[in-house]
Amino acid sequence: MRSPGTRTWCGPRLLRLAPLPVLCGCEGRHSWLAGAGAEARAIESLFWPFLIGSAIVWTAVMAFAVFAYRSAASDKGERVGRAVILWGGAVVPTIVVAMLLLTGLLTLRALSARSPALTVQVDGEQWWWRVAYRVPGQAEVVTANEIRLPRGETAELLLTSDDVIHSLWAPALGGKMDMVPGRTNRLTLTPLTIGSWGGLCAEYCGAAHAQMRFEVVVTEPEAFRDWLADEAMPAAPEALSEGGGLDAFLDAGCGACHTIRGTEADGPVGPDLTHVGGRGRIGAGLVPLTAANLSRWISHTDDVKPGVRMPAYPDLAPEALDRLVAFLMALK
Ligand code: HEC
Ligand SMILES: [Cu+2]
Repeated sequence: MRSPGTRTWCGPRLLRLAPLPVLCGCEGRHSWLAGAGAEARAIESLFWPFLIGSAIVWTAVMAFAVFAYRSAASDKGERVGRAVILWGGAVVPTIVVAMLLLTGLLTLRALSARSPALTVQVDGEQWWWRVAYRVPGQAEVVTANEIRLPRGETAELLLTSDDVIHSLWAPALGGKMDMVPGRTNRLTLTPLTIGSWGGLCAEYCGAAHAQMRFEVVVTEPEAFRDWLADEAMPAAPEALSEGGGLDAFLDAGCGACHTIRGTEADGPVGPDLTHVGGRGRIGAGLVPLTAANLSRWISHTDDVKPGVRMPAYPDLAPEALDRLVAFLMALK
Protein backbone atom coordinates (compact mmCIF):
# COMPACT_ATOMS: atom_id res chain seq x y z
CA MET A 1 0.00 0.00 0.00
CA ARG A 2 1.18 3.44 -0.82
CA SER A 3 0.56 6.20 1.71
CA PRO A 4 -0.46 9.62 0.40
CA GLY A 5 2.53 11.84 -0.27
CA THR A 6 4.96 9.00 -1.04
CA ARG A 7 6.85 9.60 -4.27
CA THR A 8 5.98 7.05 -6.86
CA TRP A 9 8.84 5.36 -8.64
CA CYS A 10 7.70 6.18 -12.09
CA GLY A 11 6.84 9.84 -11.74
CA PRO A 12 10.13 11.61 -10.98
CA ARG A 13 12.43 8.88 -12.27
CA LEU A 14 10.78 8.57 -15.64
CA LEU A 15 10.86 12.34 -15.94
CA ARG A 16 14.63 12.17 -15.85
CA LEU A 17 14.51 10.13 -19.04
CA ALA A 18 12.54 12.87 -20.79
CA PRO A 19 15.56 14.48 -22.54
CA LEU A 20 16.59 11.08 -24.01
CA PRO A 21 14.61 11.37 -27.26
CA VAL A 22 16.32 14.71 -27.85
CA LEU A 23 19.77 13.27 -27.18
CA CYS A 24 19.06 10.33 -29.51
CA GLY A 25 19.11 12.85 -32.35
CA CYS A 26 22.70 13.80 -31.53
CA GLU A 27 24.33 10.78 -33.14
CA GLY A 28 24.15 8.82 -36.33
CA ARG A 29 23.41 9.15 -39.99
CA HIS A 30 20.91 11.98 -39.70
CA SER A 31 22.75 14.10 -37.18
CA TRP A 32 24.24 17.45 -38.04
CA LEU A 33 26.53 16.93 -35.04
CA ALA A 34 28.10 13.99 -36.93
CA GLY A 35 30.13 16.61 -38.82
CA ALA A 36 30.66 14.42 -41.90
CA GLY A 37 31.06 17.43 -44.19
CA ALA A 38 32.88 20.76 -44.19
CA GLU A 39 29.58 22.66 -44.29
CA ALA A 40 28.13 20.68 -41.37
CA ARG A 41 31.26 21.43 -39.35
CA ALA A 42 30.91 25.15 -40.07
CA ILE A 43 27.31 25.04 -38.88
CA GLU A 44 28.36 23.11 -35.79
CA SER A 45 30.98 25.75 -35.02
CA LEU A 46 28.16 28.32 -34.98
CA PHE A 47 25.95 26.20 -32.77
CA TRP A 48 28.16 26.16 -29.68
CA PRO A 49 28.84 29.93 -29.45
CA PHE A 50 25.14 30.57 -30.03
CA LEU A 51 24.12 28.03 -27.39
CA ILE A 52 26.58 29.35 -24.81
CA GLY A 53 25.70 32.99 -25.62
CA SER A 54 21.98 32.26 -25.24
CA ALA A 55 22.60 30.43 -21.96
CA ILE A 56 24.46 33.45 -20.54
CA VAL A 57 21.72 35.85 -21.63
CA TRP A 58 19.01 33.61 -20.22
CA THR A 59 20.80 33.27 -16.88
CA ALA A 60 21.31 37.04 -16.61
CA VAL A 61 17.65 37.77 -17.41
CA MET A 62 16.51 35.22 -14.82
CA ALA A 63 18.88 36.66 -12.21
CA PHE A 64 17.53 40.18 -12.81
CA ALA A 65 13.96 38.94 -12.64
CA VAL A 66 14.59 37.28 -9.27
CA PHE A 67 16.44 40.35 -8.00
CA ALA A 68 13.62 42.70 -9.07
CA TYR A 69 11.04 40.45 -7.47
CA ARG A 70 12.84 40.31 -4.12
CA SER A 71 13.98 43.91 -3.64
CA ALA A 72 11.75 46.62 -2.26
CA ALA A 73 11.06 49.85 -4.19
CA SER A 74 13.37 52.81 -3.37
CA ASP A 75 14.75 55.96 -5.04
CA LYS A 76 18.17 54.44 -5.35
CA GLY A 77 16.64 51.27 -6.77
CA GLU A 78 14.83 53.39 -9.38
CA ARG A 79 18.14 54.97 -10.54
CA VAL A 80 19.97 51.65 -10.63
CA GLY A 81 17.02 50.15 -12.49
CA ARG A 82 17.25 52.76 -15.27
CA ALA A 83 20.97 52.07 -15.70
CA VAL A 84 20.32 48.33 -15.85
CA ILE A 85 17.60 48.81 -18.50
CA LEU A 86 19.89 51.03 -20.59
CA TRP A 87 22.91 48.72 -20.41
CA GLY A 88 21.31 45.33 -20.01
CA GLY A 89 18.31 46.06 -22.22
CA ALA A 90 19.86 48.05 -25.08
CA VAL A 91 23.66 48.40 -25.17
CA VAL A 92 24.84 44.88 -24.33
CA PRO A 93 22.15 43.07 -26.42
CA THR A 94 23.00 45.28 -29.42
CA ILE A 95 26.68 44.35 -29.14
CA VAL A 96 25.93 40.65 -28.60
CA VAL A 97 23.48 40.43 -31.51
CA ALA A 98 25.88 42.35 -33.79
CA MET A 99 28.67 39.91 -32.93
CA LEU A 100 26.45 36.90 -33.55
CA LEU A 101 25.36 38.38 -36.88
CA LEU A 102 28.97 38.97 -37.88
CA THR A 103 29.94 35.38 -36.99
CA GLY A 104 26.97 34.10 -39.00
CA LEU A 105 27.82 36.23 -42.05
CA LEU A 106 31.49 35.20 -41.99
CA THR A 107 30.49 31.54 -41.82
CA LEU A 108 28.03 32.04 -44.68
CA ARG A 109 30.75 33.63 -46.81
CA ALA A 110 33.17 30.80 -46.07
CA LEU A 111 30.47 28.28 -47.03
CA SER A 112 29.71 29.80 -50.43
CA ALA A 113 33.34 30.56 -51.36
CA ARG A 114 34.33 27.01 -52.37
CA SER A 115 34.40 26.43 -56.11
CA PRO A 116 32.72 23.17 -57.09
CA ALA A 117 34.47 20.23 -58.76
CA LEU A 118 31.18 18.55 -59.61
CA THR A 119 27.63 19.67 -60.50
CA VAL A 120 24.59 17.57 -59.64
CA GLN A 121 21.04 18.61 -60.42
CA VAL A 122 18.52 17.28 -57.93
CA ASP A 123 14.87 17.68 -58.80
CA GLY A 124 12.27 17.16 -56.06
CA GLU A 125 9.18 15.20 -57.14
CA GLN A 126 6.22 13.98 -55.12
CA TRP A 127 7.76 11.92 -53.35
CA TRP A 128 11.21 11.08 -54.64
CA TRP A 129 14.37 12.68 -56.04
CA ARG A 130 15.52 12.82 -59.66
CA VAL A 131 19.33 13.10 -59.72
CA ALA A 132 21.38 14.14 -62.78
CA TYR A 133 25.17 14.40 -62.88
CA ARG A 134 26.49 17.05 -65.22
CA VAL A 135 29.97 16.26 -66.41
CA PRO A 136 31.39 18.74 -68.95
CA GLY A 137 31.68 17.21 -72.42
CA GLN A 138 29.49 14.22 -71.51
CA ALA A 139 25.81 13.37 -71.65
CA GLU A 140 23.93 13.85 -68.37
CA VAL A 141 23.92 10.77 -66.13
CA VAL A 142 20.43 10.35 -64.70
CA THR A 143 19.63 8.32 -61.60
CA ALA A 144 17.38 8.65 -58.55
CA ASN A 145 17.13 8.69 -54.77
CA GLU A 146 20.81 8.12 -54.13
CA ILE A 147 23.39 10.89 -54.42
CA ARG A 148 26.96 9.64 -54.65
CA LEU A 149 29.70 12.12 -53.89
CA PRO A 150 33.49 11.89 -53.81
CA ARG A 151 35.16 12.52 -50.45
CA GLY A 152 37.07 15.77 -50.10
CA GLU A 153 35.64 17.39 -53.24
CA THR A 154 33.09 20.17 -53.31
CA ALA A 155 29.90 19.37 -55.16
CA GLU A 156 27.40 21.99 -56.20
CA LEU A 157 23.80 20.79 -56.03
CA LEU A 158 21.38 22.63 -58.33
CA LEU A 159 18.01 22.25 -56.66
CA THR A 160 14.76 22.42 -58.63
CA SER A 161 11.17 21.21 -58.39
CA ASP A 162 8.41 20.60 -60.92
CA ASP A 163 5.46 20.38 -58.56
CA VAL A 164 5.47 21.86 -55.05
CA ILE A 165 8.15 23.20 -52.68
CA HIS A 166 10.47 20.53 -51.29
CA SER A 167 13.60 20.97 -49.23
CA LEU A 168 16.74 18.88 -49.45
CA TRP A 169 18.54 18.16 -46.20
CA ALA A 170 21.37 15.75 -45.45
CA PRO A 171 22.08 16.94 -41.88
CA ALA A 172 25.38 15.10 -41.41
CA LEU A 173 26.82 16.89 -44.45
CA GLY A 174 25.42 20.40 -44.44
CA GLY A 175 22.52 22.80 -44.28
CA LYS A 176 19.15 22.44 -45.94
CA MET A 177 17.91 24.25 -48.99
CA ASP A 178 14.42 24.67 -50.45
CA MET A 179 13.53 23.42 -53.93
CA VAL A 180 11.12 25.96 -55.34
CA PRO A 181 9.21 25.48 -58.63
CA GLY A 182 10.45 27.90 -61.27
CA ARG A 183 13.86 28.60 -59.79
CA THR A 184 17.23 26.95 -59.22
CA ASN A 185 18.75 27.09 -55.74
CA ARG A 186 22.36 26.17 -55.11
CA LEU A 187 23.79 24.18 -52.24
CA THR A 188 27.42 23.17 -51.89
CA LEU A 189 28.46 20.02 -50.03
CA THR A 190 32.03 18.96 -49.28
CA PRO A 191 31.82 15.50 -47.70
CA LEU A 192 34.76 14.57 -45.47
CA THR A 193 33.80 11.16 -44.12
CA ILE A 194 33.25 7.98 -46.14
CA GLY A 195 29.87 6.41 -45.47
CA SER A 196 26.20 6.37 -46.24
CA TRP A 197 24.44 9.41 -44.81
CA GLY A 198 20.70 9.88 -44.51
CA GLY A 199 18.79 12.70 -46.15
CA LEU A 200 15.18 13.78 -46.16
CA CYS A 201 12.69 16.29 -47.46
CA ALA A 202 12.42 19.08 -44.91
CA GLU A 203 9.41 20.95 -46.29
CA TYR A 204 5.91 19.48 -46.09
CA CYS A 205 5.02 18.53 -49.66
CA GLY A 206 1.92 16.33 -49.44
CA ALA A 207 0.74 12.87 -48.36
CA ALA A 208 4.01 10.90 -48.49
CA HIS A 209 6.29 13.76 -47.41
CA ALA A 210 7.55 11.84 -44.36
CA GLN A 211 8.58 8.96 -46.67
CA MET A 212 10.58 11.17 -49.03
CA ARG A 213 14.14 10.24 -48.10
CA PHE A 214 17.42 9.69 -49.88
CA GLU A 215 20.93 8.44 -49.28
CA VAL A 216 24.16 10.30 -49.78
CA VAL A 217 26.88 7.75 -50.40
CA VAL A 218 30.36 9.19 -49.93
CA THR A 219 33.23 7.21 -51.48
CA GLU A 220 36.87 7.81 -52.39
CA PRO A 221 37.16 9.91 -55.58
CA GLU A 222 38.46 6.99 -57.72
CA ALA A 223 35.59 4.75 -56.64
CA PHE A 224 33.21 7.61 -57.39
CA ARG A 225 34.57 8.08 -60.96
CA ASP A 226 34.29 4.32 -61.60
CA TRP A 227 30.72 4.35 -60.33
CA LEU A 228 29.81 7.35 -62.48
CA ALA A 229 31.30 5.71 -65.59
CA ASP A 230 29.21 2.56 -64.90
CA GLU A 231 26.13 4.62 -64.19
CA ALA A 232 26.48 6.35 -67.57
CA MET A 233 26.31 2.99 -69.38
CA PRO A 234 23.00 1.58 -70.66
CA ALA A 235 21.42 -1.34 -68.79
CA ALA A 236 23.52 -4.49 -68.23
CA PRO A 237 23.12 -6.68 -71.38
CA GLU A 238 22.96 -9.92 -69.29
CA ALA A 239 19.94 -8.57 -67.42
CA LEU A 240 18.18 -7.68 -70.67
CA SER A 241 18.75 -11.01 -72.38
CA GLU A 242 18.05 -13.47 -69.56
CA GLY A 243 14.84 -14.83 -68.09
CA GLY A 244 12.27 -12.76 -69.98
CA GLY A 245 12.33 -10.05 -67.29
CA LEU A 246 12.39 -7.19 -69.76
CA ASP A 247 9.30 -8.60 -71.50
CA ALA A 248 7.48 -8.85 -68.17
CA PHE A 249 8.45 -5.23 -67.49
CA LEU A 250 7.21 -4.00 -70.86
CA ASP A 251 4.05 -6.18 -70.79
CA ALA A 252 3.04 -4.78 -67.40
CA GLY A 253 3.33 -1.24 -68.80
CA CYS A 254 6.10 -0.14 -66.41
CA GLY A 255 7.92 1.46 -69.36
CA ALA A 256 5.22 4.13 -69.62
CA CYS A 257 6.60 5.75 -66.47
CA HIS A 258 10.13 4.38 -66.09
CA THR A 259 13.21 4.62 -68.27
CA ILE A 260 15.69 1.78 -68.68
CA ARG A 261 18.38 3.07 -71.01
CA GLY A 262 19.19 0.62 -73.81
CA THR A 263 15.56 -0.62 -74.02
CA GLU A 264 12.35 0.81 -75.40
CA ALA A 265 11.24 1.78 -71.87
CA ASP A 266 11.60 5.55 -71.81
CA GLY A 267 8.87 6.80 -69.48
CA PRO A 268 9.71 10.14 -67.87
CA VAL A 269 7.32 9.98 -64.88
CA GLY A 270 9.09 7.83 -62.27
CA PRO A 271 12.70 7.18 -61.20
CA ASP A 272 15.20 6.02 -63.84
CA LEU A 273 15.63 2.26 -63.30
CA THR A 274 18.64 1.64 -65.59
CA HIS A 275 20.82 0.73 -62.59
CA VAL A 276 18.21 0.31 -59.87
CA GLY A 277 19.83 -2.98 -58.74
CA GLY A 278 22.91 -1.02 -57.68
CA ARG A 279 21.02 1.20 -55.24
CA GLY A 280 20.95 0.41 -51.54
CA ARG A 281 17.28 1.24 -51.01
CA ILE A 282 14.02 1.64 -52.93
CA GLY A 283 10.94 3.82 -52.53
CA ALA A 284 13.05 6.98 -52.11
CA GLY A 285 15.26 5.64 -49.34
CA LEU A 286 12.36 3.88 -47.64
CA VAL A 287 13.24 0.17 -47.52
CA PRO A 288 16.46 -1.76 -48.28
CA LEU A 289 16.65 -3.20 -51.79
CA THR A 290 15.94 -6.92 -51.34
CA ALA A 291 13.97 -9.31 -53.54
CA ALA A 292 11.21 -9.52 -50.91
CA ASN A 293 10.90 -5.73 -50.56
CA LEU A 294 10.92 -5.25 -54.31
CA SER A 295 8.22 -7.85 -54.75
CA ARG A 296 6.05 -6.14 -52.12
CA TRP A 297 6.79 -2.73 -53.63
CA ILE A 298 5.47 -3.83 -57.04
CA SER A 299 2.45 -5.81 -55.81
CA HIS A 300 1.41 -3.58 -52.86
CA THR A 301 3.06 -0.24 -53.56
CA ASP A 302 0.56 1.75 -51.57
CA ASP A 303 1.05 -0.42 -48.45
CA VAL A 304 4.79 0.19 -48.49
CA LYS A 305 4.40 3.92 -49.16
CA PRO A 306 0.89 5.26 -48.58
CA GLY A 307 -0.06 7.94 -51.11
CA VAL A 308 2.61 6.89 -53.63
CA ARG A 309 2.19 7.96 -57.28
CA MET A 310 2.84 4.52 -58.68
CA PRO A 311 -0.04 2.06 -59.21
CA ALA A 312 0.18 -1.26 -57.33
CA TYR A 313 0.17 -4.53 -59.31
CA PRO A 314 -1.61 -6.99 -56.98
CA ASP A 315 -2.85 -9.15 -59.88
CA LEU A 316 0.48 -9.95 -61.54
CA ALA A 317 0.98 -13.72 -61.96
CA PRO A 318 3.55 -14.93 -59.38
CA GLU A 319 5.96 -16.08 -62.14
CA ALA A 320 5.77 -12.70 -63.84
CA LEU A 321 6.40 -10.95 -60.52
CA ASP A 322 9.41 -13.19 -59.79
CA ARG A 323 10.85 -12.58 -63.25
CA LEU A 324 10.34 -8.84 -62.82
CA VAL A 325 12.08 -8.82 -59.44
CA ALA A 326 15.04 -10.90 -60.65
CA PHE A 327 15.34 -8.58 -63.66
CA LEU A 328 15.35 -5.37 -61.60
CA MET A 329 17.84 -6.82 -59.10
CA ALA A 330 20.16 -7.66 -62.02
CA LEU A 331 20.13 -4.06 -63.29
CA LYS A 332 23.36 -3.19 -61.51
C1 HEC B 1 2.05 5.71 -63.45
C2 HEC B 1 3.50 5.66 -63.44
C3 HEC B 1 4.19 4.40 -62.99
C4 HEC B 1 4.05 3.10 -63.44
C5 HEC B 1 3.08 2.60 -64.50
C6 HEC B 1 5.00 2.32 -62.70
N1 HEC B 1 5.71 3.10 -61.85
FE1 HEC B 1 7.26 2.51 -60.65
N2 HEC B 1 7.34 4.35 -59.86
C7 HEC B 1 6.58 5.44 -60.24
C8 HEC B 1 6.87 6.55 -59.36
C9 HEC B 1 6.24 7.93 -59.41
C10 HEC B 1 7.83 6.09 -58.44
C11 HEC B 1 8.44 6.87 -57.28
C12 HEC B 1 7.60 6.57 -56.08
C13 HEC B 1 8.09 7.17 -54.79
O1 HEC B 1 9.17 6.77 -54.31
O2 HEC B 1 7.38 8.03 -54.25
C14 HEC B 1 8.13 4.71 -58.79
C15 HEC B 1 9.08 3.93 -58.15
C16 HEC B 1 9.47 2.66 -58.57
C17 HEC B 1 10.57 1.92 -58.02
C18 HEC B 1 11.52 2.39 -56.90
C19 HEC B 1 12.68 3.14 -57.48
C20 HEC B 1 13.57 3.78 -56.45
O3 HEC B 1 14.74 4.05 -56.76
O4 HEC B 1 13.12 4.07 -55.34
C21 HEC B 1 10.61 0.73 -58.65
C22 HEC B 1 11.59 -0.40 -58.43
C23 HEC B 1 9.51 0.72 -59.61
N3 HEC B 1 8.85 1.93 -59.52
C24 HEC B 1 9.20 -0.33 -60.44
C25 HEC B 1 8.07 -0.37 -61.25
C26 HEC B 1 7.63 -1.55 -61.98
C27 HEC B 1 8.33 -2.88 -61.96
C28 HEC B 1 6.50 -1.19 -62.64
C29 HEC B 1 5.61 -2.06 -63.50
C30 HEC B 1 5.12 -3.26 -62.88
C31 HEC B 1 6.23 0.21 -62.36
N4 HEC B 1 7.21 0.67 -61.50
C32 HEC B 1 5.18 0.95 -62.89
C33 HEC B 1 5.69 5.49 -61.28
C34 HEC B 1 5.24 4.37 -61.98
CU1 LIG C 1 8.49 17.00 -48.49
